[in-house]
Amino acid sequence: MSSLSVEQQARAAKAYIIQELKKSEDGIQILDDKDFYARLDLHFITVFAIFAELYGYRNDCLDQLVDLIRVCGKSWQQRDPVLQRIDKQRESEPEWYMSNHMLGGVCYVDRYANNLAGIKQRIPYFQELGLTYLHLMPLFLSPQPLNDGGYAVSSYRDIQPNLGTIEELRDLATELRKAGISLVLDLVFNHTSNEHRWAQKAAEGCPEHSAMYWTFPDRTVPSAFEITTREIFPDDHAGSFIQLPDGRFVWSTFYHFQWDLNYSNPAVFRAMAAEMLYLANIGVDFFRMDAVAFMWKQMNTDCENLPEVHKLLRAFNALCRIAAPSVLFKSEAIVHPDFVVQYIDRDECQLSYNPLQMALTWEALATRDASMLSQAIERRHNIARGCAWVNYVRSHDDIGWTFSDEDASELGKEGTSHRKFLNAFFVNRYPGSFARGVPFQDNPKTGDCRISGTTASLAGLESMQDHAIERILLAYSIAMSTGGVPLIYLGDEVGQLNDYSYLNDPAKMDDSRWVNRPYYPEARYAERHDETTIPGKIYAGIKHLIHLRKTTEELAGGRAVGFYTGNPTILGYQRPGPGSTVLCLCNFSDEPQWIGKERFMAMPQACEDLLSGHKIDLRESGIQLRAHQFMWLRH
Ligand code: OTU
Repeated sequence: MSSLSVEQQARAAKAYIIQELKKSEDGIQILDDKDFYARLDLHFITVFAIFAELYGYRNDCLDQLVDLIRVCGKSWQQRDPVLQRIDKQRESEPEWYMSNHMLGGVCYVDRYANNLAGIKQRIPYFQELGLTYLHLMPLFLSPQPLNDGGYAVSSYRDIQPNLGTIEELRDLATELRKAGISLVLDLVFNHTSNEHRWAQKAAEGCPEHSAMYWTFPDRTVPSAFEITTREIFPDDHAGSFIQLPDGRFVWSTFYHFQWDLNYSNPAVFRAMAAEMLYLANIGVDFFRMDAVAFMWKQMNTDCENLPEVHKLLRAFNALCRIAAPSVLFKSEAIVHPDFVVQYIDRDECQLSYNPLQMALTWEALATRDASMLSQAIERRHNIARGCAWVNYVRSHDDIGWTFSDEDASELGKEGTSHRKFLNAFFVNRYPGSFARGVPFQDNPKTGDCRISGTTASLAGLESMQDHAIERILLAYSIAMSTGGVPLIYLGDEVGQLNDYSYLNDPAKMDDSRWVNRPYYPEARYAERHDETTIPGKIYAGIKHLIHLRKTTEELAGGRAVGFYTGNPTILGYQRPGPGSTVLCLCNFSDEPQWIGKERFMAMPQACEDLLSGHKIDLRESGIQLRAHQFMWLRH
């Protein structure tokens, strides 16, 4: 007998599922929905192929698949007609998030506005700023007081009581949508908190729930895994496992109260799919896929970025195409750039953080040398069609120096010593440093260290050094002009400084990232319209960038082309538009810098600097940029 192709197998499996669904009233209803059925037809093969590959060794594989499709069908039926209309609408404009009107903001609900009601009251401000995308940091039920800033989730269907209710979240999603703002929430896929119902049952010894996590009776297997895994939060515990009171061990990559889910068990996949679709129906537009790199474990590997992770993400993505088609994924893989790009695909994560550009922007500010950033834009910027970078200056997390050592060595920089220099520079242990950062997870065993701090404090505003405002604006000018979705950590636009009060809170003092998660800076916001103040100067500068971005067609999409300035302190890149191109130049030096006219001979005579509105003839005299000046030149 000849072998059956995946298509044939999928067709047969689908016939079986349909037959099973027809046995119940709700199953018949699901199959009656023409739209759903059409999308199931289109995407079932993806789900089937991956499911069979990952779980085919089990004899309940097909029945798990029946349940999964039933969950999808029910979820679609419960989806608000308003959301279903958006699903339809975005089908006809699939690259809507590539527009130059897109602008992201991110904040903690409690720290920025007390609660969900407070966030709703800030919508007019979000509109003033021009946001079209709002990422609310994790707001789900979590252990108190230790919860890793909400990344230890105890229930994906309940909001932390002091923040509000699920109904308020649903209402907020609607209000944001009316204001033209998409809602972004985290999908903390890799782990749950130890207080999640599944974890508690597992701790009680229930075999079914124990199998949802990586639990082991003794240290034999954990120790074998730890030969090749990396310590992620060494300040909290050594290795990748923690011990339970009953003596067993459970995988815990991050904090000891965050237990890694076991995706080699199809029940976990199915359970998390249901949680994802539940949240999608609240009105989430983008899921931020947290810590995706760690989702699959395999003995004798580092258990990061394994091929199975991509299969899982693709299967989850296909489920969204079937049951919540307008929902998109943003990958949070803060890893080596060779791996970051592997998550970016129309069928996997349509958006991704751009940690390389973020880190190298700071690297260039410290070294006053744009070579590494320039190389990254030239070599690593252009990604799969229809996919977008989320370009940011800093996040709620630390800054890790995730550049490629090979790339660095081409420019004469040795990775380990360069990282050492950067760490010293950003925690003000280097002569002449302007930065006031704080070390995070400083690991003397490996020499690994990362940097916490707000944009303003890292750029020199806290140490009251010259050029701090210029550095902040220079960094944001890059995020605003390199395409995709620029993301502002809210508070940065008024120059918010480090907050050291975390040192007085026992639940926070051991995690320096809290230094860059300050409370809403009331006084600074009050000064934002007064350009004689520091917050006012920064706000005006950022607003100007936003205005220009939204009115400059060339800045839509994501494609960038390098531009060799011949001066290592000046970064150059071009954003080609339909009829004209914008050439961006950024001077990282503390002194004026020059680009000779020979670099511009291939350009037309007249150029307009969009920032100043001045016409410039680059071929006549070349160009001089002031310290930290940037230009967006249309030609
Ligand atoms: C993410 O970050 C979140 O952004 C953090 O706030 C969480 O603590 C963590 O996951 C656990 O949920 O190690 O220091 O990509 O760099 O996922 C940040 C790999 C982190 C990690 C990243 C993780």
